Amino acid sequence: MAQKKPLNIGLVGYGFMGRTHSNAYKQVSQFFDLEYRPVLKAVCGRSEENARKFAENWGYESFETDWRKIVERKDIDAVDICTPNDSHAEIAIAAAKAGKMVLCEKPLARTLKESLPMVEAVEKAGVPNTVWYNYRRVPAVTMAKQLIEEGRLGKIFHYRANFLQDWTISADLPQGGAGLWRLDAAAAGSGVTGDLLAHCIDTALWLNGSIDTVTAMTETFVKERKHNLTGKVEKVSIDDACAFLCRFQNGSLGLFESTRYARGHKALYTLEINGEKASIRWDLHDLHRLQYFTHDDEGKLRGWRSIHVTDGDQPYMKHWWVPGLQIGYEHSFIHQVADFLENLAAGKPCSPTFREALETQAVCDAVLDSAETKQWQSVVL
Ligand code: SOE
Repeated sequence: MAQKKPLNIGLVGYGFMGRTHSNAYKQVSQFFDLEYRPVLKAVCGRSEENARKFAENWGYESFETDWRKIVERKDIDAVDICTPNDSHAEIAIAAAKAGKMVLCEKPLARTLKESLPMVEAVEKAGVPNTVWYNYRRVPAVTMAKQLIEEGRLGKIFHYRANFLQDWTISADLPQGGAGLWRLDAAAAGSGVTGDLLAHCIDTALWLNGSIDTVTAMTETFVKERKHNLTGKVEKVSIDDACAFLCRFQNGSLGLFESTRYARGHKALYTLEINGEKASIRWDLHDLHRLQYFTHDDEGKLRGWRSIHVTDGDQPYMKHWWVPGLQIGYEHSFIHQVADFLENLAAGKPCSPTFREALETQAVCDAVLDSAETKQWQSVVL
């Protein structure tokens, strides 16, 4: 391939997601032969010391302490937003207006209403955009999509997903500020619904199509926590746990559950789909395996197959090691960058685009509305 075109990245936010994205930009060109090559041009964070350290550690050429500088800089092509959810909209809209490509960490924003102007901004500016729903790009999950598209499951009856954690059980854990903004509704928008179920919903919409109606319940187990920014004990307004039932447009029934109070579970995302001809099951703690049961196997040999998704004819795997050697969580982000760059070169959108990610926001809003009203809610885009 001819000389690769540089794509200058300006990363805003340097927390956990800033690291996963930076790692992805650094590694992608080593493993994928693409027309574009990401260049770590600048990272931005409010603390000068932390921004400098992050830049040095990850190899960013420069750092800023005000995201507006990143948006204004002529040497930045793409703005990547890894800040808490309450700043996604402002940064994305400004970046699009400045003609930058925009990559935004999930969820797109705190609510559907807040997300709409972001979609308008990127579409009006005509800039490439994507939302980092990384689990779609775990090879076993991508393979689930292939199996469904090949018709191997037949008509789908059930879709089931869980995302279980246990890190907020202690009532002594404060809310707000760096690291703990996910517990602060003002910054996060919601609790497990926007943070964890958003992943499950994105994957479900992608694998099983649109959701029509939902009925949900939420709970906030710890009602008050000290707020790191005010120093005062304040009401907790996020949902600590959420469970919902839904009907998909294809006639299947959905059952979703997420909590940060499932003692013993750190990040257990599981999904299972039951179809007329076959079922599939996936588990983030065993992420390179896809469990598959097909009715064609009826007879003495029927049983669940545990497919080790590590071979060159399975999604993404030809770019990695040799058959049988697995990859991990960080690779889903590398795949997202690879797909973004490949689509960019081909002049195509990279899913989920901001517009596509609106549907996840609409489902999250309907879930939270249903929990509040104790009524079934339609998903309204
Ligand atoms: C929360 O703990 C969290 O880090 C989410 O914010 C991520 O999106 C999820 O992938 C893992 O858990």
